[in-house]
Amino acid sequence: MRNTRATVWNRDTGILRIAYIYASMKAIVYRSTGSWYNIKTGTGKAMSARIKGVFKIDDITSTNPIAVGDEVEIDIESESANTAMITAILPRRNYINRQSPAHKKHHHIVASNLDQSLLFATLRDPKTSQGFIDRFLVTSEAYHVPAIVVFNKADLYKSKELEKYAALKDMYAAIGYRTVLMSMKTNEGVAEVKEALENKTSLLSGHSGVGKSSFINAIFPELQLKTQDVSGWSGKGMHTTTFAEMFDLPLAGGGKVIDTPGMREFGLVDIPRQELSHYYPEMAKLITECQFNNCLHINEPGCAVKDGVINGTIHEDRYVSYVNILESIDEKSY
Ligand SMILES: Nc1nc2c(ncn2[C@@H]2O[C@H](COP(=O)(O)OP(=O)(O)OP(=O)(O)O)[C@@H](O)[C@H]2O)c(=O)[nH]1
Ligand SMILES: [Mg+2]
Ligand SMILES: [Zn+2]
Repeated sequence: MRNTRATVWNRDTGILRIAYIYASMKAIVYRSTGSWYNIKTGTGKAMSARIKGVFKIDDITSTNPIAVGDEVEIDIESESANTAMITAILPRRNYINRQSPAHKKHHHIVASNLDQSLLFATLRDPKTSQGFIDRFLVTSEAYHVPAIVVFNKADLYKSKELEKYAALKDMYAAIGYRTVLMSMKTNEGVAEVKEALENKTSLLSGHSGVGKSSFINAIFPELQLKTQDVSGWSGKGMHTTTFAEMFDLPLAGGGKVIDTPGMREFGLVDIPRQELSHYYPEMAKLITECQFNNCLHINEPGCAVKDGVINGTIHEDRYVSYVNILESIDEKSY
């Protein structure tokens, strides 16, 4: 830490003077572009910041040492240029991380210090699979971030997709997950999702082209974030948003929302096979009743989870996604 020069006004004498004050301040990271971070100080001042030297955070090998949502300590570098040095990162309350698409062994912290995450899914243009949704929900459970699934582009749904939505809604409601049907074209569901954001820090994620940035633009018309071409979904997955960015919500109760670049896959991090069922809330309730305490709920006798699938307390599609995820977890890495 270093001291910095500041202008101080003495109330008693009315004299302005130059003083050296202890400069370490707290700030929140709003955007990360790699080497530079956009931060906002406690007084709401926006600045650009860099990391001072190399510092290791917790014991995570992440491809991004500092993530959007992080609370950091800074030293002012230049008042005139509005730049600062990040000297420390404060402990994260929680975070969402995923496998780095480039290096399977590395983690990428999507965002930290979240109150909730909204997964944007679409049943058309593009199609979001239940497997993708469940992987996201498993991570949200593992990192203690409440999740809501928003099914966007409802205006494009024909009876086939509407039936699919109704089935998914029932399946998720039974396990305690809220779903919302939304359309940026008709405004259906927009007010409901907006209300869910008030006074919270919310992460928006999902595939490219599901309408994350369009939704933020609808609630802050002045922002005009870049969205995909008006021709809509081209089938190519254009990845219009390239960096995660947080925005202060213009709502009476405040709140923040984080837009993220779309992702193709959601690779799980740090979840041993043995623990996977703990993150399926409907299974977690039953696992103490399994005959073997290391039951993976596949072939073991006396398995309460398999009994649950047979008697209908566990939805078959959720069990199928469990088995698929289980198979994708590399046993050797644990
Ligand atoms: N029909 C329809 N189109 C929508 C809706 N919401 C968004 N779109 C269109 O879908 C396209 C993609 O929207 P974006 O907001 O750029 O999607 P994104 O999730 O931010 O995508 P990335 O930034 O690539 O991750 C745009 O052309 C939007 O106009 C909707 O409710 N209905
Ligand atoms: Mg976007
Ligand atoms: Zn079992």
